[in-house]
Amino acid sequence: VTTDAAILHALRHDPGGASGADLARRLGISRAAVWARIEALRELGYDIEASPHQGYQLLDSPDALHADDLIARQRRPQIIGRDIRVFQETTSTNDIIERFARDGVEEGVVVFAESQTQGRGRLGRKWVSPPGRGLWFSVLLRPQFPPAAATRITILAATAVARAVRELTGLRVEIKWPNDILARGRKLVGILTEMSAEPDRVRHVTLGIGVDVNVAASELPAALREVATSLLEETGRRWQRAEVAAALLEALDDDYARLRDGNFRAIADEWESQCATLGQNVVVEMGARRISGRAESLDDDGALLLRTQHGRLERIIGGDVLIEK
Ligand code: BT5
Repeated sequence: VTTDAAILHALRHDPGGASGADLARRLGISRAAVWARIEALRELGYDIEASPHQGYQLLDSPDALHADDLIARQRRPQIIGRDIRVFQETTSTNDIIERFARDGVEEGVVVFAESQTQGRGRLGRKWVSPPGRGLWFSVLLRPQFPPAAATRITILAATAVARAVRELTGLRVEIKWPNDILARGRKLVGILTEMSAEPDRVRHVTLGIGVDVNVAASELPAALREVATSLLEETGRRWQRAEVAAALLEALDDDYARLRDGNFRAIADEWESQCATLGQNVVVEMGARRISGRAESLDDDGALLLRTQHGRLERIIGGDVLIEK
């Protein structure tokens, strides 16, 4: 934890103010050093007031992502969020995580970018990432299971993100198989899980998540305005992205702990209760193949079980779902 993260943590913890002497003692640095860091934080846009009686008080934080701030907002991450990096611009945060993975970086590291020049969805589709308006981030995971179970990570991510958004904003969100979170039927979050594996072992998973936070409809290409939405559009107000990020990371870390404890079923049950696709007659398109049937449930690997007209159960692990009227 850096000095800046420790200062922000202390200021948030004591909204009534913390004296320079107190901060200096807690951090093991001089009062002059505390003052210098406070000045540096002010330059980053943190509104910190200094008064002789109350000491330093954090009045407002900028809506920019800073690794130190994100770390300071975490409770006690077990894995996801114990290391956080912020880039101003990148091709895709998934690319950076891929590089980290090859360099042997430990699982749990999270990369955010203020802007992505080549944000991507599945199957070569584009992910539009208006700079500074959303949370465009990826997580490196090294789960101990066979490649066939990798869909669990997408399920876990959708469950955690849906719960965090619901609890923070009160919005009613729904999960759409396999990787969308919708509000009023429009896409609010997209999830892209990419994997590197040997035949019987996952090497690593790159979990990429895009959340439209303060994206105004006018900032989206016309073709997306009818199908996409954002927290701003749904709630009518701007959100501090760091606050949303902290809630998402905490939920992801909690659910990754559930998965590691062998409790995927609890996650799958929660997913099923939030899913708009289950119980519906759907058509799943997988490349040239189309399968129709009734979406019944998730199996223990995170695959969707579809009951076809002929009564057979099909296991689906990808594809796009259209809901039949
Ligand atoms: C996804 O793909 O939904 C996965 C999106 C993952 C994005 C994150 S951002 C951080 C990380 N880095 C990346 O490069 N990607 C991940 P898919 O199910 O294929 O949906 C893609 C479709 O969503 C597009 O074809 C558009 O119709 C729509 N779309 C694109 N940008 C959007 C946005 N900002 N909000 C809502 N919908 C969008």
